[in-house]
Amino acid sequence: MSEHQETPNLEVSHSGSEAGVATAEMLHVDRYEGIWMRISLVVLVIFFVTVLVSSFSTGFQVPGVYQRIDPATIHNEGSPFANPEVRELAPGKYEAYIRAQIWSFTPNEIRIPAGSTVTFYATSQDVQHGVKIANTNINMMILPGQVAKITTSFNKPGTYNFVCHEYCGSQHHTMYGRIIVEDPNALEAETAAAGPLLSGFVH
Ligand SMILES: [Cu+2]
Repeated sequence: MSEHQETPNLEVSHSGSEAGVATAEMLHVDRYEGIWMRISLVVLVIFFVTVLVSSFSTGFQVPGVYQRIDPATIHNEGSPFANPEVRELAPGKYEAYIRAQIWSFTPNEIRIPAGSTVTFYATSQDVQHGVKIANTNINMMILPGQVAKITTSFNKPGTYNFVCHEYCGSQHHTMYGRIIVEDPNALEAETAAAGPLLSGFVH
């Protein structure tokens, strides 16, 4: 009786482990399942490469807290946010200070020549704001008490509008400005075209 009981038990466990080995050796994956698994892997690789490329070649960066600032002191003399503006540090290299307040940006218009690299410093004097500059990689939060810093290059002439993208009160939609990237060649061409015209008047 006991022999009789043992035998089937052994058989079951034996055949069970055999089946386990067989499954591991010949794992059956449906053809379409296999195709989709490969597609998923390819998509993951594409995403990974995209992140790498955007990080190292297109200037992708995460805006961080450059420094802390007391919002009560930003209008003090000597504060770069008292009269924020764009300054040329070297040919083609600029820094731009932007102060956000309800409900405007100061300055709300910045002019730079094409090919410039601009480092933006921005802070808020009251509540939470944000700035998104169209057609650039700039999209940052502007928080009272913090200075956000981000750098970008403007190679293509044109007008780059920017808006506040954090709801900051009833007139939030009026918070916008623009960056005008001037084409140095067009300016030169205009001056050249104006030259003969002027001399024509003189003659
Ligand atoms: Cu705002």
